[in-house]
Amino acid sequence: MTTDDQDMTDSKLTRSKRRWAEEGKFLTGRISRPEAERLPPGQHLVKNWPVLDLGQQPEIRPDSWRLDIRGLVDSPVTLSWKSFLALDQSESRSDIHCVTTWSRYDNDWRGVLTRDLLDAAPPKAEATHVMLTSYDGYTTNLPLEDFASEDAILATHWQGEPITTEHGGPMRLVVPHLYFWKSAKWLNRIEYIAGDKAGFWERNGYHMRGDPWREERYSDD
Ligand SMILES: Nc1nc2c(c(=O)[nH]1)N[C@H]1C(S)=C(S)[C@@H](COP(=O)(O)O)O[C@H]1N2
Ligand SMILES: [Mo]
Repeated sequence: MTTDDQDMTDSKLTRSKRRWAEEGKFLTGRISRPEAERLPPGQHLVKNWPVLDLGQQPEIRPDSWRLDIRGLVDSPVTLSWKSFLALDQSESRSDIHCVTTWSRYDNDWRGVLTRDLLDAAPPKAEATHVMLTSYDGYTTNLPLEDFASEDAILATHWQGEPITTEHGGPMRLVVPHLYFWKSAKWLNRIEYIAGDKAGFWERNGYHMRGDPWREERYSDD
């Protein structure tokens, strides 16, 4: 240490600052991230909400709608629309990040948190992943941990209105911390599985996990 450093470290202000750092002084406990960090790398912001799917938009009437919970579960469950709505209903605000590079902030979802569904039909201990199947034949896979994240929601409403058919109504999944292709529209079946298995886009060059912050867009990146 030079004499200058010595003077600096020993100055009254420096000592107070070091003490503040130790005590965490001025920390509000609030998280404020600059805009630049809210937008994952390679993404741009849009105000509208684009529609993306395989081209088939199934119309499912509430009385014929079903959600099957299968695979590694103690007792398989089939929920009707009425029994789905009888589960706890929650709200969750989140950002959308699509692999085609658009992001949309502040989407207000309402529906059943995946955590509440997992409580209602708990997977067996061996389950590590989920395979999702939708009414249009779409499939996508997720680690159980991502499916169970605290803001993941089986959504029936967006900005206070029922989700339209083109966006996956009457019910779609939203897993906001992964690219939007993991958020299955028109969800019909949740299968708990042991080990990972590729869904539709994952077999067609997309990443098995799809974390936008790590730019996990394509396989073998
Ligand atoms: N059932 C189903 N879910 C799907 C898809 C699909 O083709 N079928 N496409 C995925 C993709 S690639 C994206 S980007 C989002 C688009 O959702 P949106 O049309 O509501 O924006 O849905 C995802 N979920
Ligand atoms: Mo997508």
